[in-house]
Amino acid sequence: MKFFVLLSALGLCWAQYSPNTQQGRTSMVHLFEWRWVDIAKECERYLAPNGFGGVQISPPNENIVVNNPSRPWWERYQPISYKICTRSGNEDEFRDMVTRCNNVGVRIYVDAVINHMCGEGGGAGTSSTCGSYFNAGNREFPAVPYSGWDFNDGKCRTSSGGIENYNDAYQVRDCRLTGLLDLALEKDYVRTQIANYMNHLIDIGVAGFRLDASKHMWPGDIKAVLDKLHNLNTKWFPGGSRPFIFQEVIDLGGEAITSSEYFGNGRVTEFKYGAKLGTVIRRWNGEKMAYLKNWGEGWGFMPSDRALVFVDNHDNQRGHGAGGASILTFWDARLYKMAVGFMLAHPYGFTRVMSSYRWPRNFVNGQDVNDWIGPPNNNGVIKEVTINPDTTCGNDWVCEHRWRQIRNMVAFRNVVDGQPFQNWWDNGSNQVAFGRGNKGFIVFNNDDWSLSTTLQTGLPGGTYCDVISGDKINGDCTGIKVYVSNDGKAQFSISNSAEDPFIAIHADSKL
Ligand code: QV4
Ligand code: CA
Repeated sequence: MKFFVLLSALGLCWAQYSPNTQQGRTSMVHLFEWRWVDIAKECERYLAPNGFGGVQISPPNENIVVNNPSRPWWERYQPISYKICTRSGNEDEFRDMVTRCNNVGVRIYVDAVINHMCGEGGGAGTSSTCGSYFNAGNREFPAVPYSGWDFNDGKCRTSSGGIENYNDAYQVRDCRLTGLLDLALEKDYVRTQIANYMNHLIDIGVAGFRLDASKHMWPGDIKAVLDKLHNLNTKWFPGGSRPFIFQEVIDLGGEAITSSEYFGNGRVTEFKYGAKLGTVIRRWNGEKMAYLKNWGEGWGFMPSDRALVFVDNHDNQRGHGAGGASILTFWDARLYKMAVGFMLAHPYGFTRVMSSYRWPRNFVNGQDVNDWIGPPNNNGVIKEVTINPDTTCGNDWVCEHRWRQIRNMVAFRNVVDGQPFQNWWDNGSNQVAFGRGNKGFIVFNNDDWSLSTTLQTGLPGGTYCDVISGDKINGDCTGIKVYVSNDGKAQFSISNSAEDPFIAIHADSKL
């Protein structure tokens, strides 16, 4: 403990790269649009028992109410104030969620929308989730308070006031992203309002923040805000703990702004990860799983200890943001499970699992015209996350994190944490395998023919339960069993028409 305090006292605050999870918990899940009462229950009944490290929640601050279209999910990315008051719940419910999740060792990461307020066309009145008055035209947000002085209008040099050219770093930071009123983060007053909001959340017990639209803020302005943040609440965290920071920066290359500009503040989302993995698993453009041998920095991604990685996110699972058609989502379930399984088995980055809701997609000329549709609701009130007898979710919540293959790979990642990537094998096509030290091993068959081969797993001899096809329950396996001989070798057969054409075994699945 003393050493830890010394480190942060010395300003070696590497800590903002650490997710502050409990020892041995190595992933977070994004419970997109869930209510606080449901997250609290999920922490206790599911996430803690299954080794999830934390939850990314939807923005908890008051947002504009959009009625045309009717209550889109993206209204939550248009702040009206920093009151903890949204369709997900009020401050009491928020406090209860943070306390109950922390008490079972599951952290809360807040989606902080601090680059802007609502859209310039947001109008005036009290159409907001907590009834606060605002006037977008005059840039008045009295519930913060912000006034016209607190926005970048005078600083933006484009005629429209909006971002017109992503190759001009000044525009990208100082002008409006899709018409969203751009806050003047160079002003100490604005930095202080934002820091007060974030410190309120830190004092309640959150472990860190997703910084929305980080590309649209100067790295130095972000740092000025972070320098104002409290250490985490010592009720649940060691003294001197710094909030975990992961900045949303979409950098697929070719723009003026790069992810590395933000490394000094914390981790950064690596959007190349999901875009490339989707292309490989879909076998597009001649991509093959055999090419994943040097996955990670070898593919031009940022350093692993700066990366926040995911297969899909709330934007690109519905065509917003970046990643394009290659992005795999729950709609592509069989390939999606393989991609998430590969991500969770591979040592690169800190991993985030997406948990979505179903909506009625309607493609017109290749574009889903229903991409705006918000969470399952009854006349605008978000529906409860009901749990079915088979442990899946009801009410159109997809709950990917509860799919056996994904839930068990979250545990796999915990078991192999710190173990080296080794024993790679491939058939030169789409059959690959690799291990993590002597703790875990995974085999994929994404070819159009069966896999049957003997591989060096690196594991001690014994009988292992395949955690993709089943579960180890009461010392037995409800799925495929794998026999590892004392020399670490095992025979694997995977049909290309298997429900899930991959097998994963690890130290805790040994019978
Ligand atoms: C429209 C016009 C504007 C006009 C404006 C007038 O497009 O030209 O000036 O009206 O008010 C919604 C609407 C959008 C509308 C805007 C403002 O979709 O049509 O502008 O509101 O009224 C989400 C959605 C956006 C949504 C936004 C705010 O994706 O569609 O805009 O929320 O409600 C870039 C960024 C990256 C960003 C990504 C989507 O670099 O940071 O685009 N990703 C994050 C979030 C994302 C969110 C935002 C940023 C904004 O992940 O969910 O955008 O907070 O790549
Ligand atoms: Ca900005």
